[in-house]
Amino acid sequence: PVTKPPSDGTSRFQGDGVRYKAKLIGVDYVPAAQGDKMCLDSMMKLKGQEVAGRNQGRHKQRVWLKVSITGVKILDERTGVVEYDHERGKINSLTKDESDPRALSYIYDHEGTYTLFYIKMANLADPVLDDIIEVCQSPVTQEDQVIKVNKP
Ligand code: I3P
Repeated sequence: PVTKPPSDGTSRFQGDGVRYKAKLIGVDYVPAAQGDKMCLDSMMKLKGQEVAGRNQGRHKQRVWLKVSITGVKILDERTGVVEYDHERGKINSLTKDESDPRALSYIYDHEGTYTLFYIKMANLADPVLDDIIEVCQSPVTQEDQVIKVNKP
């Protein structure tokens, strides 16, 4: 019999997963895992800080975003150090940035504290949003993750 590749569509997320070049716009503590306005307010605040930083000659941190079956990892581009390891079951409020086709955000729920990560991709954010949705919604584990997506 002919060996067929896995048909579940998750194979590209096995192991190291898919790697994207990106920059970290900013990280913000937020009061909850969900809330469209809360996400947009936080993103606006971080964008303001980005502009202020740029005016003072600062640059955003260059990172790699890795999307795999376990979730999302953020690595420093230069050192390769994993700075954040976000389990797929704790990623929420994935948001497409309507003001920037290269940007996205999500909230990570860590033991009841919520952190919004605002990320600017080197290329369009849409394929990355789709990958994160696919990984977070794939029924790999017992708990059927229901991710709230702020995507029109
Ligand atoms: C840069 C330009 C880039 C931006 C970069 C800015 O300013 O806005 O588009 O990278 O951000 O410094 P300039 O044109 O004055 O050189 P992104 O598009 O990736 O945000 P950075 O310095 O934070 O990397």
